[in-house]
Formats: sequence, structure tokens, C-alpha cells
Amino acid sequence: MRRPIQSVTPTTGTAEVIGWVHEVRDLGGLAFFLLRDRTGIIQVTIVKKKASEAVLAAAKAVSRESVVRVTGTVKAIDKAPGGRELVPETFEILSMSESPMPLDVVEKVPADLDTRLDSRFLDARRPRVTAVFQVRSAAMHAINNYFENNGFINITTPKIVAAATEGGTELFPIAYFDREAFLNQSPQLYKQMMMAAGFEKVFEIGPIFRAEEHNTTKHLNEATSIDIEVSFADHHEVMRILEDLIVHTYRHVKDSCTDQLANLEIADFEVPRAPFPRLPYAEAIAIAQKKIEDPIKYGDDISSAAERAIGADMGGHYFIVDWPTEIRPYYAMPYENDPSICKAFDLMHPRMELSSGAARVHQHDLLVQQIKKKGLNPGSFEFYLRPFRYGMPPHAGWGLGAERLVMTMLNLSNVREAVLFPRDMHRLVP
Ligand code: AMO
Repeated sequence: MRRPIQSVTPTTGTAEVIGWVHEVRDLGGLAFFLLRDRTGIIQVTIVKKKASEAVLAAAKAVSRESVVRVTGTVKAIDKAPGGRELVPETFEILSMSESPMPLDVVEKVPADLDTRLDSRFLDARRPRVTAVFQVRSAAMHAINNYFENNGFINITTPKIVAAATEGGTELFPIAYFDREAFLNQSPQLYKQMMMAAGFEKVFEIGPIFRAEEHNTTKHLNEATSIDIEVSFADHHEVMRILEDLIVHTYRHVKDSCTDQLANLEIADFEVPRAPFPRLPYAEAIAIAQKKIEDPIKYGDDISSAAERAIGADMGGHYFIVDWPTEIRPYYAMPYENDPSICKAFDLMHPRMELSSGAARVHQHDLLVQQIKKKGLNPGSFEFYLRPFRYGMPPHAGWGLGAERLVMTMLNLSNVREAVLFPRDMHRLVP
């Protein structure tokens, strides 16, 4: 029976492995093949004088990156990877790879990100790339577990919708029979409606679509959002949930992804410590004013340069709190004693924003007023406003970008590295 390559040890005796031909070295009387699967690499050693005709013929014909099945005897040998080699009795080609290949899997020839993404199936054969997606998988596992263990209901809301969630123009229109519809920017309105349904604590992990014409290293046009909404909670409570979740997720990755972190050459993977500092927006602006050249004033969005400058000052994860009401969405709750600021927050990593959230307006009339103030038409939000007329509890929540979480966790230079098949302004295939 086939064994994962990592599990083959000098004491295994005989073994069958199936993998890709990673490297070939022919030294005349001896030929070495490195075989790779997602667990590791093993050396197959062919002593030409001793090998069967069939083994020799297959070994001669095979090309790099073909899939082969090898059975044989395992022997201890110091110089080979993992301290063992496989001496084949059979060597069978299951699927021959064409050559030359569009991408060099062993990275002797470096490739730029576009070339790599064009041949993602080859790129992802690289242990370093596999490791990124194994870490992403472990992180998502930890996040799902956290919610399930803390009483959250896992919901799925529609991605085809009739109205913008966040306002603005960043919508992808689609043809929906004889009507216009859009791909949803956020589950915001739906997760809030489930508070009126009495679900109390919900989470959703799903795609969000943003028609932003940004071509940056941190924006995608299709991203994965980790969303929560909690009834009878305020912004303080959901910030505590968020920092707790971040710590839990980092800890799970540290404990369960030792090999992957080693593959990624991350020697000092640090689990952040909660509570994260709460930095009022006004103070964040003051820090940016001292540190960056571009003019920035109270009431402005925090630019990428400002984010980095403030992040360098803070040194770790932190929250920006107490935002001007004017620059936050209509659903953020203004402070009762000073409605010019609101109970909204952003979770920041020193490199960038990871999450936005707020205590929400749960009063129908105030919500209508805020929607109008943003220049939006309450008529197009009727389905969303109705639940607020029949008993809507106070509630709060946030949305956390999965790709940015993985990008910052693994110190990747581009958010596209954390997505298998990124969608951006220029990329629709594969
Ligand atoms: P916001 O629009 O700030 O808030 O999005 C929340 C988080 O989602 C991620 N994100 C993105 N990641 C990559 N590319 C994008 N284009 C992109 N857009 C968003 C970010 C961001 O911090 N409804 C609110 C959340 C809430 O209040 O509950 C919302 O969508 O990491």
C-alpha cells in the first residue's frame, strides 16, 4: 500500500511510494531520483548493474515532474534526505510530464508572481507554497472551532443581492433574469437581520466581492471575509472576541504547523498577546502627522503610508477606536454624548488593516436618518430596515479578511500569495 513519503523510515523494510520526480541525477553506474509528495522527499537509488530491465527502461524514459510509483527496499543512508533511500524493485510511470515546463518547480529558475499564478498547479507543488495553504487551512480550522465552541451559529447568506451593503460604487453588476443584481460586498445586512431573528451569535466565512480599481499588494476583487454579529453586545465585547480569536488562531498554527513554518523559514513565529492596545482615531492621526510627509488631518481616511507609520509606532496588533461618524458606514452607532464620533473600530496589524467593526445602530429611526445623511435612499434598504421595526436587540460585530490575516501571519509580501486563484483587475483566469 502507498505510504506518505515522510512516513518512510530506515526501519520500514519494503515500501511503495507514489510521487513526482523532483530531481534526477545520473552518475553513470548509479542514478538518483528524488521523489516528492506533499509530505516530503525520498531518494530512489538505482544501481544500474543490479536493477531489472523494466526499472532501467522506466528510469531512462521518465521526465522531471512525472508521477511515478516505486516499490522497493528501504535502507539507511546518511547522505540522503531523511537518512534513508529506496532501492527499487519496480518503477512505474503513472503520468508523464511534458517538458520543458512553464514553471520550474525546484526554483532553480526564479519566476515572477504572474508567471507563478498562471501555472498555479505547478507553483503549488513547491513545498513553500503548499505550506502557505496548509497554514491557511489550519487557521480556518482554528477559527471555525473557536466559533463552534463559543456558541456561534454558522450561517450562509446570499451572494447575489439587490442593493449595495457598504454604499459606494464598488459593486459588480450581474444580469439576474430581467433584473439587475450585484455580487455582495459583505454579509453585513444579512448578519444584522439574523439578530432580529434571535440567533444571538452568528458567524459566516464566505466570499465578498469588491469592484475596487485598486492594483495594490493588499487588495483583491474577490476576498474571503470572516464575519460575526453578536446580540446584547457592544463594540468592547466584540473587540475582545476578535483579539481572543487572533491569539487562538496564531497559537493553533504555532502548535500544528511546525513543519510548514520551517518550510517558510519562519524561525520566530510569535503568538500576539491580548489585550491589544486601543488607540483613539484622533491620536492615530496625530502620530501620522508627525511621521509622514503627505498632509493628513482629522476626518481623513487613514492612508496606507499612515497605516505603516502608525503601525511602526505601535509595534504589534492594535485597535483604532472612536472614529469620526462621518467616515464610517451608516450602521455604526454614534456615541450618545458626542455623536460626531462613533463606536466603530479597526483591528490593525503593523502592516495594514485586518478587520472593521462596530456597535450597530439598532433604532429604526436613527438608522433611517443615518442612511439619508450618507446620501443613500432608505427605499432601497426596505428589506433591511423592516426587522428594525419589530424588536431589534442592540448588537455589534466585525468582518475580518482571511487573506490579510494569512498574509500578515506569514509575512507574505503580496496578498495574492495567500489565495489559490486570485481575482484582481487583470486576473480572471485561471
Ligand atoms: P470592510 O469593508 O472594512 O468592513 O471589510 C472588512 C475586512 O475585509 C477585508 N477586505 C479585503 N481584503 C482584501 N481585498 C479587499 N478588497 C478587501 N475588502 C475588505 C479587510 C477588511 O478589514 N461590513 C463591514 C464589517 C463589519 O462592520 O462587520 C465590512 O465589510 O481585511
